[in-house]
Amino acid sequence: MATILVLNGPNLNLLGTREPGVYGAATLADVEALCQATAKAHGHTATCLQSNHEGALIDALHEAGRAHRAGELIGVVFNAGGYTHTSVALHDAIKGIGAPVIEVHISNVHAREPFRNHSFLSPAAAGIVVGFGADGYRLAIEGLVERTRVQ
Ligand code: CA2
Repeated sequence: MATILVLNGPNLNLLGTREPGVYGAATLADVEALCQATAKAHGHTATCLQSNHEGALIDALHEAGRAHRAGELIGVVFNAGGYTHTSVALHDAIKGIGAPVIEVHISNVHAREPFRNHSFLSPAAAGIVVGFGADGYRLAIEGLVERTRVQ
């Protein structure tokens, strides 16, 4: 058994409260329950964390890197919210930790405003899941597990 870190960035604590047409009706608690059930179905556990602060997200990625090196963690499922489109620091953190990071977006960021079309994280990510709603988190965990199995 190993851990999967499910990391959510700024404003994702507001899921299910507004903009259901864009982000769906699921709350962050619903998303985290889905991740825990998916990880458990594969014999793993999901550790879920949300922060509105860039530095806290970087600290969590660094800790994930340590756990990955110790063989305790298979990877990270990461929705960086708005920092996706702004953060060189998160790009550098993902590159630096050595653990696979799957970038997730609930909405199809490529079909939205031009400022959401670019991700600083994608070049550093091991995989990307975009536009499948909250179910994207399940798909990302499945992908991470499969990727670990075939390696
Ligand atoms: O589609 C995604 O998952 C996003 O990462 C969500 C971010 C957005 O900035 C990205 O461009 C795409 C927004 C986080 C959630 O924001 C909410 C705001 C109000 C109500 C509900 C959610």
